[in-house]
Amino acid sequence: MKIIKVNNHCLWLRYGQPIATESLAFDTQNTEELSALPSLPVKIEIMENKIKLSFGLDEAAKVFGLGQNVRGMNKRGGLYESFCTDDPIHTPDKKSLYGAHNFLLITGEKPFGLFIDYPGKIIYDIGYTLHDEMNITISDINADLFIFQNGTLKELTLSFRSLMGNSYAAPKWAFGYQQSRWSYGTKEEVDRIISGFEENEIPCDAVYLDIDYMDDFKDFTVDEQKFPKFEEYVRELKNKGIRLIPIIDAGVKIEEGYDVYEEGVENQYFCLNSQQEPFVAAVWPGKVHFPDFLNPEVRRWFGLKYKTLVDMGVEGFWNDMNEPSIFYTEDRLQRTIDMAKKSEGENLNIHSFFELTHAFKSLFNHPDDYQKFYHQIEGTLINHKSVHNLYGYNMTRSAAEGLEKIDPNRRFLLFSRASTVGLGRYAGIWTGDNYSWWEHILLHLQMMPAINQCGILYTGADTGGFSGNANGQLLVRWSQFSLFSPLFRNHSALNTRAQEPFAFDETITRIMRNVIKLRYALIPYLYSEYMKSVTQHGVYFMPLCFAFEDGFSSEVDDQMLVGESLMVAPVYRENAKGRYVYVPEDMLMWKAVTDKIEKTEIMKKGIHYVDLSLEEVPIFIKKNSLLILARPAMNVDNLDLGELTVLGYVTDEATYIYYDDDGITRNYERGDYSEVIIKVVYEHNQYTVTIKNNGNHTLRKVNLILVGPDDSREERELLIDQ
Ligand code: MIG
Repeated sequence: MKIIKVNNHCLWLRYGQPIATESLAFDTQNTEELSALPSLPVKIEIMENKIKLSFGLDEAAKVFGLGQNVRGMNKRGGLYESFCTDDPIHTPDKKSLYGAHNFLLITGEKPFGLFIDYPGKIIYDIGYTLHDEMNITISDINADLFIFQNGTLKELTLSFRSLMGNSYAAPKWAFGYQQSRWSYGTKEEVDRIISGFEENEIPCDAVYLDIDYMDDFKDFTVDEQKFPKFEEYVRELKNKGIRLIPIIDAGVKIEEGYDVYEEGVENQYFCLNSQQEPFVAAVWPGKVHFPDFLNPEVRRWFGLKYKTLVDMGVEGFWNDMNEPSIFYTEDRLQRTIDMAKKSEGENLNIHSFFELTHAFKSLFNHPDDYQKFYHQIEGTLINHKSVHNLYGYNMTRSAAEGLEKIDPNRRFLLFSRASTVGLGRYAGIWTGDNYSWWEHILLHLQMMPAINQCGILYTGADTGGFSGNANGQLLVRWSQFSLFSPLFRNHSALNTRAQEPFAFDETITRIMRNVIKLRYALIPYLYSEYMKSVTQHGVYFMPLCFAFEDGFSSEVDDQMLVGESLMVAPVYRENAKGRYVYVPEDMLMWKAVTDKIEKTEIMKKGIHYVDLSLEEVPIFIKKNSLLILARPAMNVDNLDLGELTVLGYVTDEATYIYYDDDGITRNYERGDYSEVIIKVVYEHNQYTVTIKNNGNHTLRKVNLILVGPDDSREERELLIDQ
């Protein structure tokens, strides 16, 4: 075990300079060395085959982080496990979802952060067994521990982010609205959906293809019957401003003659069973083999397979089922069937009946099945279980590295279902199979900042809910939150009620049109904040207490900060006509309906009940901060970024750095981006505005709407010298 203390943090690093670390490596066999270590905030016990970390929680202590997990922003009170799991029912009792994100922040007089670098199971008991204790059990002694000290919660997070390296940057069009459903199964169906957007004048940048586009669920194939002349079709849609985003699954279908299967078997690219034969699991296409993504050669091979679709014009992918999900293994299924046969004709009672049904239910992702296969790492066979959390990460890494080889300077849209920290370097994630439940708007809101803290910036949830049936009201309220997430995608499951923005009634269609237009108006700001977090190891979503140190801010877990200027407080209760909002300092509230800035009001520090009709989105602009807006367009490529509106709440001075780049290449990595510095000074009841242009920006005109103390307001236009 190595313990690495990260003591110094340099804020707003550009492109990954090293941060000061002090490594306290010691021999895990010799626990005496441990007691000689300088004082650490956690107690460490090394046992025979596990490590236990413990920490006393005083009454005020809060625990943030742990990425994609259920329950509130403060994780105290819960029991969690890091073990990537395909669990489609995200209820508060679940210990793990698709991601394993071992970074947490503990508040207190001296807040600190912990990152555990270990790819197998870790159990977090955070004030669950004992109210005032946190106990972490790592199921091996080969783990490294990073301790982040001396800084605020935000600074500690930035240190961790710096350590993780540069972040993936999604293309700008991926900030447009995106439409998905399992499954738009034919070209005609996709056309019908796109016409729905056109006829209803609702902007959209991407439509997703779920498993039905494939020929018999085989990765990197297209069903010619359902999608004839696919390549032409991809280009035709791109001319309309719509990108098609196909799904790729982790399992490779076992089928003779299928090239991916044949090549994989021939080159021993698949995970092995204990007899050293390719391991068989059953998932979506029936029986599959799992590519051994932990092997670099396999990653190179699989990554280049994306070329088939890239050559047809595809610019984005979503990687699914890569925990990996296992519906069943053959022997377990056989045992279960035998058990059922034995029960035939029996008088099943409460015990035997539930034993039988349990056996069937637990076929799906059975924990023991994860011990049945092996990876070959540098010639050694490693049991999957001990490296489980690296699987989806490495699948997506394989895709990212492949795409970089295929088209080196292009930014592809890429996100995964399973992840571990570090995935943020290659891609984003979506939060998997949620439900059309109001509770999941809140869960989504609470998860987003924690996912960002763990270094994954491009993220979003299935808006409207995946399983279950949404009503129009739910879709509206959910979209009013999702419009702030980098990934704003409406996705739903097969056999659920249709939930496209125009699938309900006229009122809902009108409101959804406005909500989506508002999203497009916000894109310059959202993209600028996202790219600043990407290039400066920052965070995009933050809990209030990352910026406000009053005690109450850390209690608030149904509001959050989006970038440096905004606080959002979405409505997440059915039929609510408003909500309570905690305003941690005087702020300007804009009740937005679309991009038009009509209702604004200064809100004093404190708790307020804010009335909000179904179409109103409350957007809070922090004091001495600016928000930039564009006029909405039907897709991102058509946004006119030459003319922007600047809405500001300025009582003294506000500066906003508006980042922009071409949005499609990696040239920003070589300094090809622009930063427009907008500065507003309020003095003697007057505003002075200066705009400085660094880099080639096309800004021609700015419409200023400035609100000052006592709601004094000034509106004017400013033409920019080119
Ligand atoms: O077993 O591809 O989370 O988004 O629609 C289901 C079908 C597999 C799970 C994904 C979901 C997707 C679905 N997939």
